Amino acid sequence: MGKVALVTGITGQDGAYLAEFLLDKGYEVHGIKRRSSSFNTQRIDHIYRDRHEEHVNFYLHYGDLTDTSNLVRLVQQIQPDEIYNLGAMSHVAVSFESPEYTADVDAMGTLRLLEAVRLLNMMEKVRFYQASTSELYGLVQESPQTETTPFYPRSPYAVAKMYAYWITVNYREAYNMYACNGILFNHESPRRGETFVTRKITRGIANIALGVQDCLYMGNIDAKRDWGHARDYVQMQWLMLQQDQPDDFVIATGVQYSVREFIEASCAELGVTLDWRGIGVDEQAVVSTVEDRGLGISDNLVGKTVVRIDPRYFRPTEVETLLGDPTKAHQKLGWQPTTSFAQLVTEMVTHDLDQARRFKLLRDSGYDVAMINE
Ligand code: NDP
Ligand code: GDR
Repeated sequence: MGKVALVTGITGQDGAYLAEFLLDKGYEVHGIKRRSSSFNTQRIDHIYRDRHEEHVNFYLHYGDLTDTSNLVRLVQQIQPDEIYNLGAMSHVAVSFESPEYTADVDAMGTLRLLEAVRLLNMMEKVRFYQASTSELYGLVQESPQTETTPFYPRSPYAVAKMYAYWITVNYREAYNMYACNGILFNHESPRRGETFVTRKITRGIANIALGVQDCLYMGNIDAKRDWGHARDYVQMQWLMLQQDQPDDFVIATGVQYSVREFIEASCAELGVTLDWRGIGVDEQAVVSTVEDRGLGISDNLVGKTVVRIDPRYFRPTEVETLLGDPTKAHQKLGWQPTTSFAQLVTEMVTHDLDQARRFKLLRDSGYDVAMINE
């Protein structure tokens, strides 16, 4: 019999990669999805099979991290060996708009899930993974950040995640539960939500190159992040639950780039170079050259302003710089990221160029389609 995993946040970026990974390993995978007025399972539709088919090992259940009785019932019914708590209101900027909801889902939701395990006397059986975050370091106290770097959260999201981090540690210490925090630095992919900065950039640049978007409006382009690939990082989530003893680990690449550099790298992928002009909120990026790579990108772009600053995207308190030191994960888990920054950018831009081509084809064929950018 394979192991049984319960994954919250299965419809998100990490949930989709983790579900694929666990199914490959022979797990029976159960995911919690929220009820939505429209389909919200695009990232996992390719692995979903009708329950009436034979040998089905992937199941979706309606649920929500704000609903205690639902969580208790699902944990009891599914009897998981491993729980991966990936579900969260995960957008830092949005957490300033909905701080109370963010706390309810990200902090209390984690407590509810841990309590479900405790109430059902399953603390010896269940291994628990908590999706902790580099946002805990916020206003960084040392660089690079390790498992012992003090936290200084800078958003309602990070403060809520700090509660989730410590309640996970507390259940480990108080009840001897196998519970771990993965302190993951930013990880991206073509499945990344469209409003996170990397995907906003790769999608925006591809759209502009094909003439289906006019300009990319950005916030703080001098923020620096340590960006890895989500496919690499979910393997570590699993590895953390396969050790003799539970522990907390930083997962990062150990390399840092600015948002500005991410924009430049995405443009370079399409043979486009930029010239930055102006300062502060008046800064702009103008296309200086377009190299013909047979991608269908017109050199009419030369001279066009493709990036502008919109203060709407500034955050009340910003996390300016994050850089992780993944030494402990290398040494104790034998973990090493396999995707470089350049490969990540290539994969995302290639994917979004393809999406932009599809959109353009539909639009030029007279279909009533809309391009939403936020
Ligand atoms: P996504 O935003 O792509 O996915 C979040 C998931 O949580 C979605 O499935 C979403 O459902 C679900 N969710 C949201 N609210 C609730 C709720 N009330 N009840 C149940 N489920 C809910 O995030 P990622 O996949 O990128 O991240 C996974 C986890 O890792 C998150 O907890 C995030 O905070 C954390 N993290 C992410 C990092 C990153 O760089 N990606 C880095 C460090 C930590 P729906 O699809 O319906 O919205
Ligand atoms: P982050 O990711 O806040 O690090 O949280 P995001 O991609 O949203 O921002 C990264 C940096 O880019 C700056 N930025 C912009 N960000 C967005 N979204 N849109 C813009 O237009 C823009 N312009 C500049 C931001 O100010 C920030 O400095 C992500 C989430 O996945 C969290 O759930 C996770 O915990 C952390 O990564 C690690």
